[in-house]
Amino acid sequence: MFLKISHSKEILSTFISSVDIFIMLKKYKRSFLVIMLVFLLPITGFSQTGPGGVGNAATNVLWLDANRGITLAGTSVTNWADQSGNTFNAIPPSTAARPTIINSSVNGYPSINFDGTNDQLRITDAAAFDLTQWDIFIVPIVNVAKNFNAWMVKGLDGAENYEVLSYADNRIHTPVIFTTGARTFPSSPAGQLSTTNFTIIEYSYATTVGRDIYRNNASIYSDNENRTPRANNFDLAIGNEQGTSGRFINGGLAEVLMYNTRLNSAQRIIVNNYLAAKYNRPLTTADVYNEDDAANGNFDHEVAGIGRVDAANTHTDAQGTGIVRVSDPANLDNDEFLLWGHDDGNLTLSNTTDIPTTQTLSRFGRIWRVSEVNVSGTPVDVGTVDIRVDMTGITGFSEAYPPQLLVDTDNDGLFNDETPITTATSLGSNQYRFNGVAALINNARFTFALGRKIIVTNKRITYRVDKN
Ligand SMILES: [Ca+2]
Ligand SMILES: [Ca+2]
Ligand SMILES: [Ca+2]
Ligand SMILES: [Ca+2]
Repeated sequence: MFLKISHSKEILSTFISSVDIFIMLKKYKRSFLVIMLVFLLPITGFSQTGPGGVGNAATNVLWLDANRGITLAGTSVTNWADQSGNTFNAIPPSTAARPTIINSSVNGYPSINFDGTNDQLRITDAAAFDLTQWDIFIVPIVNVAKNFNAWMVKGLDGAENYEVLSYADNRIHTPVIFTTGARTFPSSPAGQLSTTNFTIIEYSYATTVGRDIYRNNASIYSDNENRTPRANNFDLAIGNEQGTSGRFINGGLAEVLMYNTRLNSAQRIIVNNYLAAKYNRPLTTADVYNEDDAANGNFDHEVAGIGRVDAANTHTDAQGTGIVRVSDPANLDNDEFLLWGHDDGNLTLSNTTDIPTTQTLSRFGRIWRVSEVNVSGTPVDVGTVDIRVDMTGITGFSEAYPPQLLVDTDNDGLFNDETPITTATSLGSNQYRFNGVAALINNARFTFALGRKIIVTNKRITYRVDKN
């Protein structure tokens, strides 16, 4: 795995704590990269390629996405590969334990189904899972609302470090064992899971603020535990709890995220909106992205975003899994967010019809759309932003033709009536940046294009020529 180091203007994000640096040093001590990191940390940011554009391999320690990294034998899952960059793959401990993929089970995305009898996955114990603070997201559905669906457990029953479990009455239950030997859990487990819809469950813990549990981004439990969780040497189990019987989950998982820190409130809103768009879940709290609504065209995919709750809770640079990176908002005030997602259109420069034809050769089939709002959904202005696009591997891309940014400024769904933004700066390695873009406003669509080649034949005459 390789940590991407970017040339962001951002000072190191507050997201990267001294704990994270320590973990990275521990992990990569044999690599010369550590030396580079130590020198670069004070002057660079990290590209935020984690879920929703929040975090990266240093903080997002585990990312299981049923849409990526699945190895199958028939429809049986033999490996669920970690997408965090840390290769903490989840593997069934026996042939009988293999869960089943169900394609198109949630908003066109697959999920992994566990039979409630013997299906489970294990991730080999690693120091990275001995957490003292965390932010865990799971996207489960229940087939049978039984007691003890053990979604994720680090360790043995009664000796678990931390766990996310459906307890009696199908309610989410989150015991933790601390270094004191004390084991605490919510006295009244909250938040039943649904048998008809996938649910977004977020569970965070830090000694300073205790436990917080959210269902579809609505708070369902909070306490103020301030003790240090205890490490153990057992595997991380997905779908069972080791050391006891009857805890195999009878249900499905679409996605599992684990951060080794508690996300700030801007970041957790962004991650919840990323999951909500992907899995078609309405958020009653802080729905800062509504381009995923059917009425707005279902721009459900690879949602990422930047935003600010207050000075201590900001996120100003995001990419996620897509090719678009947005950073450096010039006027990001409290309670302002800018999120974007796409329509899953063709990621080739194939559209030659809906373009400003005198200046543009072709554009992506894919279209992105932005929400620029506060937590009430009211439009705001985060100021100009820098927009980067990664053209690596794009069919039809050639360095000979200048990349353009097309924004549907009149919001009529067409780009052929627009003036291309042609100010791209090459950053090398097929990366281009449009600095200080003002054209993105709430509900605007955008895409990228190739401009016509410009050949200067003498000091006064410029011809535009077609690609040949
Ligand atoms: Ca939404
Ligand atoms: Ca949708
Ligand atoms: Ca503003
Ligand atoms: Ca237009």
